[in-house]
Amino acid sequence: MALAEILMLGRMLPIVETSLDADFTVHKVAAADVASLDPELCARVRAVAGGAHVPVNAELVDRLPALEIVANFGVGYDSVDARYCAEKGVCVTNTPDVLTEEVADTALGLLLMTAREFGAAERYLRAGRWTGGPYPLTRATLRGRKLGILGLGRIGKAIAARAEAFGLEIHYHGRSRQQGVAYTYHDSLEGLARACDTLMVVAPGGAETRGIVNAQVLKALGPEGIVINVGRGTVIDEAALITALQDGTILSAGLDVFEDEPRVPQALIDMDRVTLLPHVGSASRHTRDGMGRLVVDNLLSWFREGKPLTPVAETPFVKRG
Ligand code: NAP
Ligand code: 8YV
Repeated sequence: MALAEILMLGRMLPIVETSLDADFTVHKVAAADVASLDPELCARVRAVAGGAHVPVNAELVDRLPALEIVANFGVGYDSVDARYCAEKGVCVTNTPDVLTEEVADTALGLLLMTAREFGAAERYLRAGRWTGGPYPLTRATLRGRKLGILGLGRIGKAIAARAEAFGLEIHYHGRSRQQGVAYTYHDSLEGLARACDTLMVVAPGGAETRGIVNAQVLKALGPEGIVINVGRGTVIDEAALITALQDGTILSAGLDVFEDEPRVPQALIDMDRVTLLPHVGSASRHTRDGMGRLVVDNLLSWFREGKPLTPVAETPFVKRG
């Protein structure tokens, strides 16, 4: 007998779909069909499983009166209104830790690609231009760089550990200074940017962080400045970033996330020195499968044991029943 009826928003990995089908009655709903869900089905749904592509907002939560848990595929859950879920006694889970090292690897790869222009150098070779002369020396190097991390959380710390091995001086900004951390803390983002020439953005999305990397912060970073973003596109004011790149306020950027994914501004695409990745921070089979298993395990734990494995900060208290 099925443990519960679940709404699956958008397609999920085969490992998730197969595992959930074994224990639950799963209703797979495409983003376009969420608005026209059958009210009788809505009344029976006790769980939602989904990724970042279909928002779980207050309106959807209100349409699911029996909803107990939202299992988000991803550690970032800015597409889920977790505060509203908390008010309604609905538990929200995410997928921390299982992706930390993969995303930190991506961040360092993106930093190296951007500073040393490896993407442009590879395009140079593939275009047959090497026979006409060597690729120009890069203006930037990692040598002597000061790395400012916005969001020294699980992934931020894994990035810092790698950056230490590369010999970078490390600073950070978050809402508070962290105990037992030897890196230099700055109580303002602008202060962090002023002290550094490389800004690593790995803070969550959402209203609190929207556009906080703005024109002033970019100016403070300076003309040798490099911005890397593996957090959320919304954390950076993308229009201000484009202007800062165009007028030389900063040197370059490496971006895995964007304000309006999967749409990327043409102005960024046109800049050869900027490195652009299609949100692949965690995108290996190994890591995505680990995330998928955690989505399933949270739902199984909820319906079998009455408690979640990895609830988000807004709903740590929610237990089944
Ligand atoms: P985490 O452990 O919760 O760390 C988040 C950090 O951000 C914390 O250190 C927190 O420090 C800081 N922070 C939160 N709100 C802030 C604010 N308003 N201003 C400044 N700093 C703030 O999360 P994580 O596991 O490291 O993941 C971080 C983020 O990475 C996710 O939320 C997601 O958006 C992104 N991500 C992207 C990919 C990708 O594929 N590119 C993959 C995974 C995750 P304080 O509490 O001290 O402020
Ligand atoms: C996921 C991410 O790929 O975990 C996150 O917050 O951004 C990525 O790991 C994404 O959420 C799934 O679409």
